Amino acid sequence: VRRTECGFFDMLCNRYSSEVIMAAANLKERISWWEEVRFGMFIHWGLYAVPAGVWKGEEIPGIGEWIMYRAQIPVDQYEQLAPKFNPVKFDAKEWVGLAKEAGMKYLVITAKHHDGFALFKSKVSDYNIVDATPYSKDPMKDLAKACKSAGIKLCFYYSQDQDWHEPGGRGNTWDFGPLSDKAFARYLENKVKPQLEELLTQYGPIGLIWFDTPGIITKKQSQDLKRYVHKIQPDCLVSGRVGHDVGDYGSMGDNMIPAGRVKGYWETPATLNDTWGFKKNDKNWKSTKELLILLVDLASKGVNYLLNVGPTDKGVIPPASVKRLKEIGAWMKVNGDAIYRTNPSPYPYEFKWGRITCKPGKMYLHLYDWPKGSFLLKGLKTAVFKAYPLADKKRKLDVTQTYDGKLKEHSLQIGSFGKKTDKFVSVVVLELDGDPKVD
Ligand code: JFZ
Repeated sequence: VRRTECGFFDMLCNRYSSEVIMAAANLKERISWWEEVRFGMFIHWGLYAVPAGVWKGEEIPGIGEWIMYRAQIPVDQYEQLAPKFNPVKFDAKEWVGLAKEAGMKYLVITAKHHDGFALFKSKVSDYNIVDATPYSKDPMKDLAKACKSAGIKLCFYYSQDQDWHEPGGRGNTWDFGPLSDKAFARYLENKVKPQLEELLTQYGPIGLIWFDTPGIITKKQSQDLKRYVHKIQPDCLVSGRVGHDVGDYGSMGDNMIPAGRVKGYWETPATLNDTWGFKKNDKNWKSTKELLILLVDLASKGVNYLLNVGPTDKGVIPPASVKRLKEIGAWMKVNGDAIYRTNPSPYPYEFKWGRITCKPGKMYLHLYDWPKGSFLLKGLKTAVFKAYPLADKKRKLDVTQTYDGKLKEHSLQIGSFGKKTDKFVSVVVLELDGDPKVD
């Protein structure tokens, strides 16, 4: 336990156990890697990739991993997907390599989604990939190895509240009828905790546990789960969706962009099309430019971007996803300095032309469209030494700064842009005399 000098610490000690205090006390330290990297890969993968959105010849509306619920598929029928799940093309190195190429620094995979199926070897329930499928290997082992050598943090999504396979989990009323608090508490003790223990002891250090959809979990139970994770791996982060705002960081709604800068630690999970789990008929892909604008928009507000891929039941990430992630990666190679380890925009409002991120002594203008003539930015009080495109550091842009005493208005004019530097989003660096101050 890290000691603090103040009585506040003693007060906390009296109220909570030491591991909770430790986790709370060093949150800033524990979460710094996550805050710095800004960009991660989400992977929704499980039995739902077999029907891929179609059940008994019928297109089931909604997100792919919800097919069991949406079509109210009985457990004994849904279980029949397991013998059909054989991801012979799964290659952990390829997936992790793609995440790395895209510039992503952490990877969150659905170890267990709402359907209750474990994508890892579990002694707790034989409803898992090793015991119930012809594949009979543990993909998390390979992912852990590949992540380690690529320098990417491995993280697990775990559905703690909904579990449509268990009478004690929330959600499946068509098989099990109404759920009692007692049965739910038993399920937490007998499945959730022991499976979390497996996830936190079988694969080395885990970056975070991405809990989801708290529904009936009580505040005490949420706190208890968080404590449980920290007891096994004190540095492992816990997502806000563990429930009751007790997580280490907050999750925005899916695909949600806040209207302005936000305080604290936040992440937005987002899709490339309209589903998380693979759906063969979802071809509604966002363009690479849209995806980069999302990344930039979120970074300018201090929010992490967790971008999802939904591999097929054979273990293949759809080519349309691969193409987009590679294009994002090419952009990140050139412009990553304007995303990693940045602070949000100093302005409390948005601009039409693009977004801003900062670092000590630097401001990055992310331009959605390359300026035709000159570019005007109001309100920046800090002196600008020089300006240049991040993609072409030798190119010097003209900078004029003025102050209108009557209007009390600071203006920065940038000119001589020359040729557009990027087909998606172009970044201009301003070197500043100190940290950016705006009026
Ligand atoms: C949840 C899951 O139900 C879904 O299957 C997927 O895993 C997604 C990432 O998370 O869905 C949610 C949860 C919370 C919100 C929206 C969808 N929300 O807060 O807006």
